[in-house]
Amino acid sequence: MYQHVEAYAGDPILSLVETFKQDPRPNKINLSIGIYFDNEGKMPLPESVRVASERLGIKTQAYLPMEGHAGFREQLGQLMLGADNPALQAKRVAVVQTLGGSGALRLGADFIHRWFPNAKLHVSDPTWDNHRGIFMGAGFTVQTYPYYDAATIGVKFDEMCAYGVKFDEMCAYLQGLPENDVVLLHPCCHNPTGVDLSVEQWDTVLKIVAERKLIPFMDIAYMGFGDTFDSDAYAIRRAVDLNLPVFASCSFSKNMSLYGQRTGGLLVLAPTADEAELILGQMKLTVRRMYSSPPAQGGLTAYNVLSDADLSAQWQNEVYEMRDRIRAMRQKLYDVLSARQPEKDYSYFIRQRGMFSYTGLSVAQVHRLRDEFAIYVLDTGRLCIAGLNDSNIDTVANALATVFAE
Ligand code: KET
Repeated sequence: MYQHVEAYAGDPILSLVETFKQDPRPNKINLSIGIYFDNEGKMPLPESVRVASERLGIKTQAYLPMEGHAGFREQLGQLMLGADNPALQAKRVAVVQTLGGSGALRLGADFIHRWFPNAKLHVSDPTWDNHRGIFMGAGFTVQTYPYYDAATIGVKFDEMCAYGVKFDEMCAYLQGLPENDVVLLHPCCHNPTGVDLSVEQWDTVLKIVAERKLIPFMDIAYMGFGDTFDSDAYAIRRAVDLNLPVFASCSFSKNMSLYGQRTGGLLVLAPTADEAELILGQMKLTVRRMYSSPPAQGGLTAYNVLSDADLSAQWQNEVYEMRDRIRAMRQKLYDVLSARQPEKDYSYFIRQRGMFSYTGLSVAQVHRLRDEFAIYVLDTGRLCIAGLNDSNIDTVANALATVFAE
């Protein structure tokens, strides 16, 4: 009966995690998926999130409304846009609690495809693999805009953020797009490259988005891991200030360690409060027909963190500690690699931001790391820096130096 069903080739990230789990070698190191591990190699629960979830406790949870918990939605709007954002006060922002960042992407994609059926999606080259998958699943044609400049690896730059982007080509591409096409942008900690736009570059990109009347879809899954919470949200806030038809998909998977609780949200800026209500209505309809309502435990935990001034401040500091540990690991990699191969410039390891480093490893080098050293990195050469710690950093840095020397 099911012989005609196509076999699933597997996902480049999740399948590799499965292969890793089955690897019997005791010294194996997982640097594939974007999960934050602490210096002990454990997935930590921030103390603020632990306190918040303890306050919530384990009890019967009634169904949340289709659009999610009202307090969570309010807090999410304030976290993303700033507490006193006039668009929030004017009720021009539709906010929905979603199943993680992925759920927000899909909900936004479904909405745009339903009401702007000719709109295409444009993603950066490269991007998180599932961006393409989620939007194609919603019926989109997906194209890529120039972004990462591999040729800049190994070259010294003065400005951290001016590094690594084919900026002129990117702008020229965006300038050629038709009205209402969707541009998927990473406000901070670009996945997989770790190469972000500078403030000036954002201003230029958003100016083009405004002129061409494009729809900016901002996917923020690493808020607080790049710089500060406020500066990581710069592109979203600037787009809102410019009154662009912003979609922002947000995830608490990484910065609250709420991976399995599926906690995130979608924000959509509308020209008027009435239109925001229309958008929200359609989103409720989509949710009702797909999964009815979001899970309560994660949303309420996040709400308990964000709505308590002390816990919220503590949480942001805990994310900054994670950010700083990642930075220290970057520095350590750089130090070991530079000491072993002083003729090469490995400063891109410290320039890149967020959880990932786009290492420049070839597929053959990635496979050698896996086969010979039991170190798991994506085939694209993306390495999760957040999986490094004081116990494995020397092993990884030396293995990298060995395969780079090939
Ligand atoms: N957006 C980006 C940019 C992203 O990296 C992820 C997850 C998500 C959205 C999904 O967020 P969630 O809240 O889990 O639905 N990325 C990591 C995990 C994964 O692939 O699922 C990763 O790139 O490893």
